[in-house]
Amino acid sequence: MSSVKEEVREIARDIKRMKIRGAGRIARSAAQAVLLTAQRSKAKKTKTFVEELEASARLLLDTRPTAVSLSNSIRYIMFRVKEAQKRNLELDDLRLLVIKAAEDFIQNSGQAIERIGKIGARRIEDGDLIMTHCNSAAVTAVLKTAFNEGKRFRVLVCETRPRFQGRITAKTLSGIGVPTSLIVDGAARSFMARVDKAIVGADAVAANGAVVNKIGTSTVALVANEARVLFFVAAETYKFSPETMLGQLVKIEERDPSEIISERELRSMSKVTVRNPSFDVTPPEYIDLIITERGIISPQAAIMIIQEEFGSITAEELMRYQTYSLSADDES
Ligand code: RUB
Repeated sequence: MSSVKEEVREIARDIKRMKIRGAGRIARSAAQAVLLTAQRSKAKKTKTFVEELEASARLLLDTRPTAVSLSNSIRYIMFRVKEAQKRNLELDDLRLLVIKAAEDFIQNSGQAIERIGKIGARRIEDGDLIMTHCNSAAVTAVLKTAFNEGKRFRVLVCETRPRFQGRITAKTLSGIGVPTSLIVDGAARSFMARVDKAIVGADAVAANGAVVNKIGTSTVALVANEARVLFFVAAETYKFSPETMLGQLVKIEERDPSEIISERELRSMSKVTVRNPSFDVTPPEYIDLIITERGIISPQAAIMIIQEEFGSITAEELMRYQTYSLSADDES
């Protein structure tokens, strides 16, 4: 794919290797990569320019299949490109349009997290013991905002095997002064009876209100439900999956076995295979509410958000920019 510039490949590699991680950041980096493609393009014709954008989009879409935010960020830009093409926009104007769309997406995304922080903080109370899993910028925003508003609470963070993103959360929260304890994922049930609220982020929210997040999230939700503990999700609306409205399932990324066990050790267990799904699905019945930048909704209202956000996009356009619809041939 010679037309795709090295910077875009680099961003795609960083997303795949999880140097860039967390659904929101992945989406903003993808928008930045498309922006770079537009800026650096030497195309003389609109058609070639759009082909270059499509090539970058394909490269990015193939990196983290579960992050619906990624396909939605690409869609946000490419939908505007397609509409502009219908109006026969000149090449230079089209370039400006792509840059503006990408910048808007990045800015809106940052503002959405800030807003979620403010809205979510209202649900945090003095004295709360809060459990969280993995590392989510949206969750961190809620907890940071509440803390900065003067609320005093404690947080239990599940370490989040196999990549230990919980350690990032623990470091961030303790760094601002929140009393924070790190626990192994398997201890979630042991502590849940003492917990007041659990809050997690999302990689995807399906039309039926199910939430896809880091592996282990659904266990936290299940034990929260058993202990009658409130279970909140903090998610920007660009994590809502329009494909699920058409009956598609969110693909669960399965990562390399070496994240769990070294190749050497695995070789010594000749008959053992390793499974490493990176995400799981929490059914809507276990979710009390979803905090979005547009307000707090019940999981059952997820379909309304999707209809409002994506109602004007045709099914064909939706299917075009899925994170997992591409064959290897498309990449060449
Ligand atoms: C991160 C993860 C986060 C969501 C939301 O998984 O599951 O909870 O992506 O994060 P990974 P944010 O480390 O595999 O990317 O709120 O930052 O978008």
